[in-house]
Amino acid sequence: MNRSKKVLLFLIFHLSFSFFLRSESGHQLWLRPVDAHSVTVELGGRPGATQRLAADVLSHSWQGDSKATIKLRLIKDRSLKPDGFRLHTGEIQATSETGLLYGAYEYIRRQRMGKRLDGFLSNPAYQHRILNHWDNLNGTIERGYAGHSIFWRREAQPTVTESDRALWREYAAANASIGINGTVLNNVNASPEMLSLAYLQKTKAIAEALRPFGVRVYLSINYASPMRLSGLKTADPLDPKVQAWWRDKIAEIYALIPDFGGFLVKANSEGQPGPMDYGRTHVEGANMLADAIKPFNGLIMWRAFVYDPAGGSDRATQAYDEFMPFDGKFRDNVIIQVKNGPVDFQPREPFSPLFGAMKQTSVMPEFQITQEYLGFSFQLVYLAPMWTECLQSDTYQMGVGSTVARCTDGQLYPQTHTAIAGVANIGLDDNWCGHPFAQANWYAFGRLAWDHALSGEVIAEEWIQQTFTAERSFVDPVKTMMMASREAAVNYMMPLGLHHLFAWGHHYGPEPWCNVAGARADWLPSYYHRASEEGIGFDRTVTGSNAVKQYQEPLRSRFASIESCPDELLLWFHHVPWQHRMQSGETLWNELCIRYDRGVQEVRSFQKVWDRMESFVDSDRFKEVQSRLRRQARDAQWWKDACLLYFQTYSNLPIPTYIERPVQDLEEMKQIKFDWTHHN
Ligand code: BDP
Repeated sequence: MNRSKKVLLFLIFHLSFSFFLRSESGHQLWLRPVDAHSVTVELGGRPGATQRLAADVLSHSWQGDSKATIKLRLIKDRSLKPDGFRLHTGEIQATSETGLLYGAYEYIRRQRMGKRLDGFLSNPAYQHRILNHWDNLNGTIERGYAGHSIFWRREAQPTVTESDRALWREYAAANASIGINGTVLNNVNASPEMLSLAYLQKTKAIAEALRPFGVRVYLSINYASPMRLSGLKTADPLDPKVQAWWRDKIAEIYALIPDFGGFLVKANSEGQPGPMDYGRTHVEGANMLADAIKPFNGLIMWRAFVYDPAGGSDRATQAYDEFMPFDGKFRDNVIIQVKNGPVDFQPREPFSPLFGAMKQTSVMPEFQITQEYLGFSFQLVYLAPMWTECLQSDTYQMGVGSTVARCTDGQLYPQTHTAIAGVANIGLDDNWCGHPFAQANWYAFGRLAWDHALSGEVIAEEWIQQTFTAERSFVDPVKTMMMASREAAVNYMMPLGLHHLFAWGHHYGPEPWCNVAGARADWLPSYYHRASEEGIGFDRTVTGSNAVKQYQEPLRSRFASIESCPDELLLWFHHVPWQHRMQSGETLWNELCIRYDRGVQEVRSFQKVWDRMESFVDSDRFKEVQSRLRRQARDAQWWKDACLLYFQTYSNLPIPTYIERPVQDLEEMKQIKFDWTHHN
């Protein structure tokens, strides 16, 4: 057969193949049905609802020999933590029913991936693996890009329908399949109404739907609730009436929801009320709640996302300065929830210096799954590489190897509770997350919360196979694209340690020039980039804000010296002259141009990769991703042009002629007003 005939046959085969692919909305996530073989499941002990779910998982998706038998066994075994499990061919062992459920999902996953089963033992890295929904009671979602809330909607009184319950069960199953065992149902900027009886009753219904899947509910609270809900004169944590109010409220919650998880608290942060309104500290505020919830074994997750309301010192240093003096003073059921970086979920930040430094306090990492600062649900940005970068960062706090992961998971410090949180990207959109590839970020968060030693690549491989197909000619290029996507976003948005160049109001497009009269300085890009005719970047060394001193040696010195600071964080820690020679041998200005250009080129290459994948994907999902990639390419170009042309007004240097030219004018870009409201 000659070559052209071969090509023709290949094309016919592939076109007809894709023609028969049923269109898919993406609603079934990575749990799409497969052609299952028959299997007999033997239940163990006196089986409850959770074990029956485990049996369903196995019989709906069994990939092993037909007519096989698999036993679920509840055992006592010191090497298994409460949620852990051990797999053998034909047997799953665990100490709890939830362990059996997790084991069932893993069994199927390993069958599909062709991985070893025998003797495979798995325990979760963190005890509490929690999604944080920033859902408002009127149904909108703060920084949500996938439709309205799956829990709340605008209505006079909260109601629950059968289709709500069905959706919540699907949501819970997806979480259980990746080991997520907790969820905070409402925004950290919390409405006091959340704790009213009507909303607590709806919370009870949600808890009932999630319970068989091992997912507990938690709530964000407004610190001023005793005043706003019941008319108390104060919310001072040392006031006995306030204490009694919280004790009663907590008893009321546990009467409705006996396994309620606890509270998430954003206090004295960005205008939210808190103990400092009454001259009290974070410790006094958190411990009061901790004491009230202790009899029920509840947790208080107290956020360290605070920065001085009056401005003042470098924002990147403020959480550390405020919380370090409290180390060792919190009750053992308080966990301090710390964002991965010291500022705010930027495309790249160094890890927060609080990790590892607070040695006598439980500290939990908070990641943002929703892509507030990484392209919303318009852009394909796979976040596992960003999270593993943080988790695997060495803090050096207990010598070499004191990674953020080991400082927070109980390996290095004796925390009573270990936990990790991810701000959810889930909404009512048919495919839950907006972008088909944004589902991978939900998936990756769960998998890393279970096992932070997994690589982003292994997780992507699993996700692609389950979500699309196991064909190598699809999996390999798509995986490579996913793995490159976060660095691409860093490059076209904020390379070399730049941060916070986002437009005012939304955090999608570039506005490095942004200036809003009367705005606090640390909400404006110029506070962070400090571009001048001399150079660009934030001096956080001893000649500047000295944020470097919050890191343990040898990191402190590594970050402090312009020679040893990694390129990726250079402008985070240094104000650097435009003509400075980078490690590549290029000047800073040229390197900046190269990085922005590289980011754009990368997105263009993702488009080519995806267009070659048409025959492997149903046309709905194919077109959806294709169209979103087009937008991503346009917007990457917008970022590059806006930032380079704007910074050029300071550097006064030409954009090297070997990179692509800008295609938009600076003045025109300054007029762009991005309408994001209908995405909220
Ligand atoms: C910021 C978000 C804001 C959140 C805040 C937080 O823009 O909407 O309320 O984080 O985490 O990044 O509390």
